[in-house]
Amino acid sequence: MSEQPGSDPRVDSVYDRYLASLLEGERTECTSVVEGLRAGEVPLRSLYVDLFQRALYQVGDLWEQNRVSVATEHLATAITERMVALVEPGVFGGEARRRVIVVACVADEYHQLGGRMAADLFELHGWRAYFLGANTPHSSLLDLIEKTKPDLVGLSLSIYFNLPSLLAALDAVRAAHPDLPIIVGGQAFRWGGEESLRRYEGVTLVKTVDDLERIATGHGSP
Ligand code: B12
Repeated sequence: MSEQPGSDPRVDSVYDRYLASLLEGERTECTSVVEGLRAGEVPLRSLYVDLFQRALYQVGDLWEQNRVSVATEHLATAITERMVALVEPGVFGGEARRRVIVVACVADEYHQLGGRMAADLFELHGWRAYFLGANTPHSSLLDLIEKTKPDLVGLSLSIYFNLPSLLAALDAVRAAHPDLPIIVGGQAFRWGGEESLRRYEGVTLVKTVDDLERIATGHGSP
């Protein structure tokens, strides 16, 4: 059994079976693993991070090494989107949502699962989260900010070469809303780029899910 530090042991115990099913495109088997974990009340954060994210990172590594095809990677992503949709109803509570966040993937950024999960984690902690999905034009982002008047904006970046697009989005939001706090996340920053955020006031790079949850629960800046 493969394990990763700090992950839920109940997820670890089924991880290899889940990954193998994902790579085989066996959606029914993946569903049964996820439903079993939900029945055991494994927290949503663990499903997102210890299962879905971990498996997709591994699929990405296998794809990069030419050990799985693009088709296999696409299938694994499509199944993961379904698994997120399966557990997502648990995210949306009935109580009044006081704080609002708008989360978007910047223009030309097609990786949308990470941003969706980040939005869901805010929702889980009592926020109203509007997730705009992949490849959001700056004008649409500004329109939604105008309409929903968020307390916080989150921008997702997976691909390092899309950094100019993120900076353009930051410029656009800053020009229209000089004081609106902005968080930035996504694995693009594994490859650098953090220094280019320093020129923006009120922009915070969120590097871990723990940091994200500290912000969502009001225990960390911004
Ligand atoms: C699925 C996938 C795709 C799909 C995406 C479809 C979709 N519906 O999302 C498609 C096929 C479109 C795709 C395309 C490409 N991809 Co791709 N893809 C992946 C893969 C396998 C999984 C991505 C994923 O969902 N991960 C799981 C999520 C949950 O993790 P996450 O994004 O990191 O999100 C977490 C945190 O980062 C954070 N977070 C994310 N966003 C935000 C936002 C905020 C505000 C906050 C606070 C936190 C936060 O919270 C999340 C939960 O913990 C990755 C492998 C990998 N390592 O992830 C490669 C990967 C990201 N892709 C890669 C590449 C190279 C590409 C392409 C350039 C390939 C090509 N030659 O065309 C294109 C670029 C397309 C584009 N312009 O965006 C590389 C990037 C390498 C790099 N140096 O930048 C990777 C790492 C694969 C690899 N190992 O080489 N890809």
